[in-house]
Amino acid sequence: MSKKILITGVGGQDGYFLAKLLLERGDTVHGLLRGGSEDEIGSLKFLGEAELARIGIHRGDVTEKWFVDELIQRELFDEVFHLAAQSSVARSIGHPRETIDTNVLGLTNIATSIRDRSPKTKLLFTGSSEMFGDLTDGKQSESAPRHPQSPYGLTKDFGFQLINAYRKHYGLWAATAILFNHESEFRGEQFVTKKIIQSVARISAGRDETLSLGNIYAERDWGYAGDYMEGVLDVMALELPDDFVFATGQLHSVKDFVNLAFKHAGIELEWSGEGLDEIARDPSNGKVVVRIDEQFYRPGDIKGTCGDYSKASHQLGWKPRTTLEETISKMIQHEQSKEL
Ligand code: GDR
Repeated sequence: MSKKILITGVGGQDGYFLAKLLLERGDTVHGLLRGGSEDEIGSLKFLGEAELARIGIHRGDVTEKWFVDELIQRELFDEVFHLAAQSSVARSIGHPRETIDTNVLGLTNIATSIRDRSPKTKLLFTGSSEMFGDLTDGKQSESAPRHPQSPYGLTKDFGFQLINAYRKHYGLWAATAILFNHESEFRGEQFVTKKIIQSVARISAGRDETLSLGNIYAERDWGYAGDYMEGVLDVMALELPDDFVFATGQLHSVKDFVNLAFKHAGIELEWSGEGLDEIARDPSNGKVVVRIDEQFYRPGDIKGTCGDYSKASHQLGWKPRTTLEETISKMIQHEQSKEL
């Protein structure tokens, strides 16, 4: 049976994939976008015209309780996917208040409106591996110790706990999908993978450019956003709510990602130097194409995260399908099509 669904933060990378999957399933999709003019629709612009026409767009801010109350009470959605967030860890360090407003108040408003005005609505919150902080012992599963290190991570830990409390104390169908890093052609430019890919596309198109990065020895578990949104749908389909990690279980450094991305464009980088003086050259012309810039280092950066998705695998039959090389290939192709 067709469901009535709300995706908050529908203009982001994940909103694109989720909206597409739900439309394919025949659901009635509503999307919430924050303010902006009518043509500001973020990643939704990559949907086909017919698909876009089927999404009911609402404009408003999740931090406004009256707005959220009114929307939830009027529409009585079957399911709400709460994606809206200030999602940059780096930005959260400089702008903790904005991050807390959007992520903490936003989720609290949505969950409380559902509890008080539409208690049959299912609520899925997109959590983050940032709530775990650094890897301590083995890979991080749902029960791994949580030691968030950034304001962003703290808000995601808050969200995880709020969802648990509302489930336990008010009987709400509320679940958290704990997402490790997930990338795609629709990734925002503030994230390191997109920054690297954009630079590779420009350099391979013959532009004179050097990519400046912060800590290239930070390690992440990078998956493909489309795969993770399939998992998120599997969680929402459960009769009883529960929390699940979505990850690949593979650890790569930022430097590995840089090497793979340049290799995909036919450039085998040559590295030399150390610390802030480390550089990479394109051996075909000797040009420096990567350098280190202190301004991109983060205080309290997480050295490494790596997820254990065995619960999702056993209980949902989910596993990541796209390799890191395939993700990089999709991202580069998308960038190159813009360069033409
Ligand atoms: P992250 O993603 O903080 O893991 O959060 P990001 O891509 O911003 O950083 C990954 C790692 O790369 C290092 N790094 C740089 N990062 C950026 N942005 N720019 C640089 O120039 C740069 N140089 C090195 C960072 O220090 C870091 O170690 C992402 C987001 O999608 C969150 O919303 C999500 O919850 C988590 O992943 C899981």
